Amino acid sequence: MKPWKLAKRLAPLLLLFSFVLSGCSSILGDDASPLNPKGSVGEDQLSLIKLSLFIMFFVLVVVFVLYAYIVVKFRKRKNQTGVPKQTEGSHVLEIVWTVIPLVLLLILAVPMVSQTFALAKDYSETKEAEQVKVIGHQFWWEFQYPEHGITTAQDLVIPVNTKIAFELTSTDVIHSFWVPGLGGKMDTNPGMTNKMYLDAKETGVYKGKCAELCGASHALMDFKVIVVTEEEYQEWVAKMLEPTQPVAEQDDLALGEQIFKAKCMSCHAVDGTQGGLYPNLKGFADRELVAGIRPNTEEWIKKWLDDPESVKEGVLMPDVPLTDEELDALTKYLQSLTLE
Ligand code: HEC
Ligand SMILES: [Cu+2]
Repeated sequence: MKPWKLAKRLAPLLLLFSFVLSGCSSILGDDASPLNPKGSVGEDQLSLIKLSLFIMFFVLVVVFVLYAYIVVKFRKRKNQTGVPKQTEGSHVLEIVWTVIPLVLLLILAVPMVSQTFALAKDYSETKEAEQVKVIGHQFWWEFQYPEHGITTAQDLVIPVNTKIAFELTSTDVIHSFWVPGLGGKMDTNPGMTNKMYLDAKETGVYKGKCAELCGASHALMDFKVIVVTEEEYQEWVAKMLEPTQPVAEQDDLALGEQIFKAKCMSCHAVDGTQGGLYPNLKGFADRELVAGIRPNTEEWIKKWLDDPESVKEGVLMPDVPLTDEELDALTKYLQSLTLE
């Protein structure tokens, strides 16, 4: 095949790849990504990526230049006949092509190994660090703050510029906790506790993902990391600690609360101090998304309560039978669960 023909055939493929790859950042939903990290762990990891890319690129260029030079210089000339002069064994060459890769590997290995140990640093006993327990569930995330005695779901709230020491585990299968914009990732294994740390250098909202195939709705197992200032964080903790007040009897939320107590309370707590096997709904109305994936609007709350399976396949929330009136009342009640 003529070279230009080959190029013409490869061009659409390259174009396709560039579209697919540029999709990686937009899927994540925020402009932070492993290539644009907002935390020290992500930055360290990016510097390793750059170093290894640089070395690989260097090798690539040297090999290609030598290759081109040799192909041209030793090409078959006009009138040339017979076998060209053969060279066998060259101590100089052998030493050169052993020593150069060795040096390159050392340049790569020293920062890699030291970073591997640095990133495994355990902050679980450090006083300045915040302790957070991450529990993966099919298909949602639970976050416990043992120092404050609070539990939440789907939204991980953390203070900016603070090391967060995570202890990670799972109640069912293996999940993987990943916040691409901050760094990571780490598996959550049932019956085991893994540790990792992260920090965020800028306030904002970062997208989190489950990065280990864990069942039908693995791809929908999203969460958010909400990075706030230290004061906002303390305020949030205080609000989470406040007991959720029961609704007054004559209030128009009373019916919703009553249905909630009868049909949902067996699984869901509305007090931030209660743990449990199911998402804690304290402050649910402040969450941007329902079940971590859909806009937190009346429409989606109703869809979720009416038929959770239609929103998330294989979901472990049952389809609780509800009349239209009950659905309305429950939705109103859920929308009243703010931290104000
Ligand atoms: C058997 C336990 C169980 C019962 C009963 C139950 N749920 Fe759930 N609920 C779950 C599970 C599990 C999830 C997490 C689903 C997921 O995202 O994968 C969930 C998620 C939710 C969420 C989304 C939370 C968030 O932060 O996005 C809401 C809202 C909710 N349930 C409301 C209700 C209401 C209202 C009822 C009563 C009609 C109810 N649930 C009954 C188990 C239950
Ligand atoms: Cu998962």
